[in-house]
Amino acid sequence: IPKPDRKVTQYNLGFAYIAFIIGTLCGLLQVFIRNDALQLPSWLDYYQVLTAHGVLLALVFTTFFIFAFFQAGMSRTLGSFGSKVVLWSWIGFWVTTLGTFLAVIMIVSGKASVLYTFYAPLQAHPIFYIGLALFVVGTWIQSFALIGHYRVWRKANKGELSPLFAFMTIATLILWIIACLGVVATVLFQFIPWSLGWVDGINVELSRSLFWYFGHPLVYFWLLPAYIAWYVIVPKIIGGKVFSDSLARMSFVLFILFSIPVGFHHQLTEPGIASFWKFLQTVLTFMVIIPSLMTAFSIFATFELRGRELGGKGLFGWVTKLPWKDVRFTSIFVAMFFFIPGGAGGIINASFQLNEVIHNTLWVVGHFHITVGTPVAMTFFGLTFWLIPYLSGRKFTKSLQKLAFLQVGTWAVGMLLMSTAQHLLGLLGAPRRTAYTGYNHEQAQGWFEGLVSNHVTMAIGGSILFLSASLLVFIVIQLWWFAPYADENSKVEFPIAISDKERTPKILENWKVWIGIAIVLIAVAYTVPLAEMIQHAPNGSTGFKTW
Ligand code: HAS
Repeated sequence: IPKPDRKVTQYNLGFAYIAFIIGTLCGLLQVFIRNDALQLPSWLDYYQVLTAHGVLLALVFTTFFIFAFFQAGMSRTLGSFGSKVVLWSWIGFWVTTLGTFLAVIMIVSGKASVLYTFYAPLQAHPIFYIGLALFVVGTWIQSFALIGHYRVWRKANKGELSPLFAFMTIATLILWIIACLGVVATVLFQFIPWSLGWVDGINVELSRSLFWYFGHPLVYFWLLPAYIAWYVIVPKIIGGKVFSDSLARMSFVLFILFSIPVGFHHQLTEPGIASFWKFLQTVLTFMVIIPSLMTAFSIFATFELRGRELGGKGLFGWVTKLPWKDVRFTSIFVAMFFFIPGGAGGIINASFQLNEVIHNTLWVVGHFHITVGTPVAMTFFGLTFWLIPYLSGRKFTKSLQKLAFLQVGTWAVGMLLMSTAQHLLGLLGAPRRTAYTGYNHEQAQGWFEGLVSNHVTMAIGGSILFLSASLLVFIVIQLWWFAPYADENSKVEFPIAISDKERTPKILENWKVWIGIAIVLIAVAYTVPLAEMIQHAPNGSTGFKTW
């Protein structure tokens, strides 16, 4: 990888891991506070720590990591960046970083304890919202730099489908840019004027809806880079190839179409949205499950084909032939495994009536720890093990590989304990996001009698997770600065599997068509309900007075 491309990638990656270690420390504090085992100093409170935990891990770690992965992968598959791409990537990186600093300073100083979902009626300091706006603009600049790089490639290769990695990166960036329009609208036109005191109220329902217009595709912005790894990188690591190029591309196109007009499934219990629109978006949510099922099918097929090629016999004999001793594979396999209950939980959440049972309970916290917290995060760990040596030119030594197994194993055990407890506690009625029911409060005692459904399990899980996170950061530091340099034979490669695009229909890369259909679907799902929210607000478009 050429030096200029490498440098900007490394900055994104380094920043991601700084956010990661601080964010996981806040997670450790969380489980102890909820357990009533920890008294925070007077300048810190539960909501402040919870906001820092969510923002640093779910928003900052993921975003910086994703851009590092995209930059390295686009440089690897489409060729080195031109000077303009490098320049704009840097500008984007610094704007994103500035936005992050502003938002985090406000959180730490206790002026933005509004949680990572930050929607109204909670209000933060205006600088927090300005930080958020800069964060989004920074990611847009980095996105357009990569899109520019892709356009240059397409011009030079007229009529050809781009490499699968690049195609998937562009699909993810398109999804991100369209999704952010909702959060940009609410931050610029609602939150900034409101927090500056220019208007005396905010239309709460509108702000929540614009947030979730962004908030659900946000989870696919996290998931799709993991899917890129599952489709393009894992097959290479196991010595196989991509099962079907057109299926892989189709699944990403379906995400562009269906991941946005579904935000109301986070608002099923809210008044102010007619049931018809909730129902329509629930149906669309079930459509967005399809590309994940296609992914599961295709990954299984890749594994089976490769296992049989290596001599695996019988119904499951091929499983034993997979390279279990290679932590780059095993870590991602465990990540995939967690997504089976994770995805099933999502389907439960999205089922209109069942949502009544789990909404605003700890179940939801369990759900996102076995979606973004394991399948996505652990895939990122699996990528880290070769991405850092690829960038630093160092070796992934045998002893570091052993540590990596320990790290992945402890993360899996910690998540299993913590998220199982969270799911069960949620079903028993334990609420999420409240300092009121610390688990030793009288009223809450009855919930915590089961072996797994108790607060101790959750705290043990959380502690194991923090140890695992520290181990990961230790490995990162070693791979970055201290492991021995690789020679020609032990050089770490960026693995990209062969994907046969001979019979892939060209229409799959006709972005105008897919963006057009996505806009129509968004317009159908959102125009009427958003117009009703604006129309019915007592103060016109700025909306309700805050209470
Ligand atoms: Fe979700 C809430 C519905 C997926 C993240 N979700 C959340 C929140 C987060 C989140 C952060 O409908 C909380 C937001 C908040 O703070 O309030 N979710 C879904 C649905 C899916 C889904 C239908 N969620 C995700 C992903 C996330 C994520 C992915 C992060 C990355 N979610 C909801 C709903 C709520 C919600 C409601 C609101 C709840 C409420 O009321 O507040 C689907 O996309 C899931 C489809 C996935 C599958 C699984 C496919 C399996 C695969 C693995 C294959 C394995 C292999 C290995 C090959 C159908 C691809 C095989 C090995 C073996 C040995 C077997």
